[in-house]
Amino acid sequence: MESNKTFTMIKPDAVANGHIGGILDQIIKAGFSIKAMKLTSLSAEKAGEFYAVHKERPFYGDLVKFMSSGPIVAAILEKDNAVEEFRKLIGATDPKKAEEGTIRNRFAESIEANAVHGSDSDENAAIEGSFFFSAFERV
Ligand code: YYY
Ligand code: MG
Repeated sequence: MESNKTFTMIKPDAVANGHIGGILDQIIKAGFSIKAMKLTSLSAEKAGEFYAVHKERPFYGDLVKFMSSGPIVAAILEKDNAVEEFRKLIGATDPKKAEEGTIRNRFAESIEANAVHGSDSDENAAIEGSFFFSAFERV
């Protein structure tokens, strides 16, 4: 399993609020390189599939609605120890608890509209990257 890749989405809130540039700037300045990227959107069905592990959680229905509410940016990122380094860069799920200067601290609106996704393991990074990108869409 590769340990130098992670997968991210810039979520609908951050795209709508004009933060694509600011977030990508912070990601690149933190030493990640972009291996694949696209502006796209998720149907409710696709959002439900992406977040299927949370199906039994009380926030699942609202999360699916939110994630299919507007455009997102999906990307595969590369850096040594990418999953852990990226989770540090984005901060806690709840932006109120995210450390000063993290992406969620700077750009998120709420625990649901929290600006970015970051994979939680090497295995999920590979699964999530393949959910959005074919081999021809990666460098
Ligand atoms: O990995 P991360 O995004 O930090 O959090 P998860 O626990 O995997 O939850 C996925 C997603 O669900 C989170 O980014 C926002 C949303 N969510 C929510 O709306 N309310 C919660 N109490 C927990 C999570
Ligand atoms: Mg998660």
